[in-house]
Amino acid sequence: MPSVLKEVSNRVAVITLNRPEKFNAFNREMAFLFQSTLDECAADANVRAIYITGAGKAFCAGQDLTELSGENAIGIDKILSEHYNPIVTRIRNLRKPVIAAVNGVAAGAGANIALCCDVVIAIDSASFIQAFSKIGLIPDSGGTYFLPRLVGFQKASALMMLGDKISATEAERMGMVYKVFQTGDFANESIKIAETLGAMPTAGLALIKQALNYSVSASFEDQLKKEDELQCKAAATSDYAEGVKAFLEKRSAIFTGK
Ligand code: T3D
Repeated sequence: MPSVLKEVSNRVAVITLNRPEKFNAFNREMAFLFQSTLDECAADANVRAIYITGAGKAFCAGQDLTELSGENAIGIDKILSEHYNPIVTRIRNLRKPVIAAVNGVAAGAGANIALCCDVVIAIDSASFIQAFSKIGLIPDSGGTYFLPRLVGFQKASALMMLGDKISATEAERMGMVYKVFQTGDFANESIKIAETLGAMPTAGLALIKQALNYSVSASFEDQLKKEDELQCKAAATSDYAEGVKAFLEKRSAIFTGK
């Protein structure tokens, strides 16, 4: 079985990290396959939202630690520059909403890949671990960028240094997760959110994402200019015209993502 699966239905590409016996930890082959799968989703006009989840009990346990030693060991410089940095960069630059459906433990790079997604949803039994410090590493995959912005500097510092296991409920309370669903509801409710996003004015959603990306390092004045620029682009979409027309005609809008 491939280590990354993709299935498209109702405008949503479901990407499943698929090494369940290793808790979906990333080896080199899986990292490259995940990157190319994200590229396919970016290029496919039938895909308007991307839903990332894990096969089996875990979401993703980060780097496959068995790949770090032995004669085929991969250098740490390559692991970040060739595996994880291209993954999180792709997710942030993808002009479509990306949903992390965290179905179990998310550790190390697995946690931080989830946290860089646009919407993070978790099953009630999921957990998040900044596992890096436990093996003498620093958080990567954008974790030192996103986590302090999500939970605040102090909490991020403690989570990263202690490497505590945080329950889904606690992660939601801290602001790492949008919603937590009970086990019986998780699959349906999380895919429903992805399908809702996929049927929305997705060109506009991509512009929201660009505005948020820009906001993390912009001044207030520059951000207002960026909103002006992106709002002009949003107003030029046919989905905007359709949204207004449908409102005035008191009917549901039919959006095409254009
Ligand atoms: O050079 C670099 O590494 C740079 C890149 C860094 C990126 C990173 O992601 S570093 C962080 C790497 N990840 C970790 O340190 C997490 C390691 N795993 C764990 O701490 C625990 O497995 C979990 C907390 C994730 C889950 O615990 P538990 O008790 O529920 O399950 P388990 O029994 O530990 O794991 C289940 C199986 O998955 C087990 O296999 P086995 O013994 O049944 O055959 C375990 O070995 C395997 N597994 C889990 N995580 C990894 C893994 N195998 C390889 N690599 C893993 N990361």
